[in-house]
Amino acid sequence: ALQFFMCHICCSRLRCPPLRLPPVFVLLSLQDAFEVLAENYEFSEMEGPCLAFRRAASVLKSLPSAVESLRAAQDLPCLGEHTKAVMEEILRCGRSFEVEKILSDERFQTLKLFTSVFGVGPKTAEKWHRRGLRSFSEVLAEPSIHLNRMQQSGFLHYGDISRAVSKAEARAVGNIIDEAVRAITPDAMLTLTGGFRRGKEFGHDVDLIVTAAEPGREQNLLSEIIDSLKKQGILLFCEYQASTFDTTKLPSHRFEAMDHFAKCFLILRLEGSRVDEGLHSAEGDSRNWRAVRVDLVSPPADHFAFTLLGWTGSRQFERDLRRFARLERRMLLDNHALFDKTKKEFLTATTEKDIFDHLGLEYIEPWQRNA
Ligand code: DGT
Ligand code: MG
Repeated sequence: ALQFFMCHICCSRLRCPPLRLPPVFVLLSLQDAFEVLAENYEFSEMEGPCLAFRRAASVLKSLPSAVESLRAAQDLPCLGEHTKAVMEEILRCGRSFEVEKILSDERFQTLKLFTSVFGVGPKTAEKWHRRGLRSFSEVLAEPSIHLNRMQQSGFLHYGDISRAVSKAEARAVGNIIDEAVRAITPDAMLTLTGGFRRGKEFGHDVDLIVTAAEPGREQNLLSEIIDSLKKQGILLFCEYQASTFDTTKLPSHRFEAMDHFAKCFLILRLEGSRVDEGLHSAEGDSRNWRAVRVDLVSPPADHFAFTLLGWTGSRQFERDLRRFARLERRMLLDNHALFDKTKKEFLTATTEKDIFDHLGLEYIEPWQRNA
């Protein structure tokens, strides 16, 4: 969501909020317009229209070329009245007044700024906005605001973690964790997932799954990895969440529900990744390291395939796949399991292909899941 606009001033695809530059943006495409509308609805907690615009953006993404005429737009699926009206206006006039109004709206700009901090969600951002706060310096100077550990780290490393992570940096992070895992046990397995598994060149974080060869043996893995990273002096932040996974619980139909496997949200110090001074540096000096956001999840081996499918994303692909399972197959799918409501049983899977087979779908390669 950070990458919609080209900032005229710093020529960055990412935003440059630390500088509080005036909102001089060029809207890039219809897809961008839909994403702005979706995000605005998300800030107002209106899930229905938010998802409708996300789905419409996803439909446009799946097309071989950009929609440039009303004729081409006519036969597209999944577009509601509101979406069509915005599309028509942009195709006719080259702009959308509704989108422009949102982009110049102070509340939208402030919520976007605040939610770009690691650990700050729409509710907190809204709360700060309602208190009259409009900038990072105002938040940080406000004595009545208590930042939790995650938010403190989010502000501290803001410059680094709002800069995109490259594939090479993701690989380097993978190697560090892999070495730590191998020193703990030879039979554990580390898998790169998230956007990088879908072939993306850049991401906002590095998502990794670590699991042991046998169910149950993964239990202490994450804590031991965290200890190892701490000893190496490269752990800048860690929030560990122990497993609350219950094998008898039915898969959740809500995509937004976080999964229950043990996981940790980290910020790691990645050496050798040069920070050239520019507009995005928080520190203001030249360094030979950068901070990188890393998510690690650790499912038991017999649930690995579901976690791999769930964490590979994209979010829209996961939403659509769950919807398909529920509406077309009477099955419940989430990051933990697949449940057949007709047979009233859990279906097992050791590979992602097993899950697609259960759903009666051909295997979809990760690079085809960029919905
Ligand atoms: P990125 O990092 O911006 O390049 O994009 P992704 O696709 O790697 O997205 P990310 O890192 O936020 O999450 C990776 C995948 O993990 C995502 O596609 C779906 C899954 N996931 C992340 N957070 C949640 C969550 O809260 N609930 C569920 N069900 N799945 C999640
Ligand atoms: Mg990711």
